Amino acid sequence: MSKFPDNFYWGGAIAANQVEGAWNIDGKGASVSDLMTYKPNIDVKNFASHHQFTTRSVQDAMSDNSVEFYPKRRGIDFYHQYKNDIALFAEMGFKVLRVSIAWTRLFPTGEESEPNEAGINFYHNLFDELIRQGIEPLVTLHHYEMPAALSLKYNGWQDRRVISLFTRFCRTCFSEYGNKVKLWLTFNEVDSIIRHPFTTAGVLEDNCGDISFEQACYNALHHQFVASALVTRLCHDMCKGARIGCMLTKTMTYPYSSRPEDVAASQLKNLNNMFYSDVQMHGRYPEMMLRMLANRGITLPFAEGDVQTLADNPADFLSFSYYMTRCESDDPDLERTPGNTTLGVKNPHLKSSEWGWQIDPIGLRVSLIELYDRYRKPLFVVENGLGTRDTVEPDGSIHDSYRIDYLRAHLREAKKAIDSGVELIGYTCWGPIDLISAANSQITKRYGFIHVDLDDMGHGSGVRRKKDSFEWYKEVIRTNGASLEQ
Ligand code: BGP
Repeated sequence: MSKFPDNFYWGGAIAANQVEGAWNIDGKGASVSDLMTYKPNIDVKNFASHHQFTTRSVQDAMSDNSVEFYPKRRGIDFYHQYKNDIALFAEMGFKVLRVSIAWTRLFPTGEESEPNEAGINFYHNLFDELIRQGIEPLVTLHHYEMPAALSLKYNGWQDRRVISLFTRFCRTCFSEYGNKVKLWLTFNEVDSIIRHPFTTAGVLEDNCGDISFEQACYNALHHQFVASALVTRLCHDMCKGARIGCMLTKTMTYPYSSRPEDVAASQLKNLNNMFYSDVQMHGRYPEMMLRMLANRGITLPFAEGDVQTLADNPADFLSFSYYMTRCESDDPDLERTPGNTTLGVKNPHLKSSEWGWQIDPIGLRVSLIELYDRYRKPLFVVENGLGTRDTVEPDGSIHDSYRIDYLRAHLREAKKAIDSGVELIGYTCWGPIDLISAANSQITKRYGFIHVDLDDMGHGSGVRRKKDSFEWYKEVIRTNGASLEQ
């Protein structure tokens, strides 16, 4: 196996709402993620039912200032400790760190006419520190962090007016940070709107007026697609030399068997998954999807100019998260297993993580080849990793060979995809430092090379410790992937 391409972006990915903490200081407003409670015993096979927010529950959570059961309000205190954490990333040799800008740090309710200066300064300091340490920022503009106030007032992205509020926020980001940040992403996992509409788009079922919840979700999705295209144009106009991508949850689905019924079932799942990147990469909705939605009675809220806006502003590259694969079948009695808020038929050939996510390194190669063949633009793996418990030995060491095995196997497959001709420009594993999980708000589901001494209730010193995987990843980066052969 030869090396990875020169200038390959090696690094890690975090999101503001899962690390920063400091949820209501220095002028920050409440985001949708700040309202998410600790859910260790979530029934992963019925994820949606645990994330049903109502107008009342949002109001209640917004008037509750406690932190105990809202782990994302405390994160890992990255807001105050970012310099130390970045120094550790630099020690590993990171070329890039994926972060997000919390909309609510700049515009606490989303509607202020001027941005919050303390928030502006925080991200200047963060980007300056990254650049000082030789790490390039890759910035997501929307990662489950919309102002909760916009959910109550507009039912989030259901309302078209949110497009201009978001583009104003992005305009501020580009004008403030455009000379420091050259890699941007618009919406994290835009497809997740259908799985958890509140955290992705602020949509509340009891706030939809006279339209159905499903229709409201598709309205919100269309508005995010249009916003993504407008922001792509804005970025090209305002940040010279920058590239801006879109982001997909890659949920590759295999037929459970070679029975044609299973092949047909998995085909629909895959088409549905890539519909989201199709719109953003091709600049138009797939005709078949438009007809399928129309057959279900869904009307997309196209306004004058939307078709042209989408067509004129496709993403520069496709980024995606990849954690696992699943199967599909027409047999309703087959055992199903969860994975990143989706549910699929269990694959008898794969092992699962403690959280039921099926581990499939080869699926990453298959995904990369499929996506590159479809879009023919650069790809960037911006999330991948194993969330699992770690044991701290009495001497403070953490032997996480399972994490090394997972990452090594995936990176070897990524390299095979590159050898097959795929243009993969970077790899940022998810959670290089332990952080609060998106779905359950647990920290004990750990992804990091760096352990954070906190438990699910926020007890602990917060001290950072290097796991065995720390030195391993450092060597992978130092050798530009050559050490993966060992
Ligand atoms: C992705 C999200 C991330 C991240 C990851 C792992 O869907 O973009 O924010 O958290 O999944 O999921 P979890 O934290 O639930 O383990």
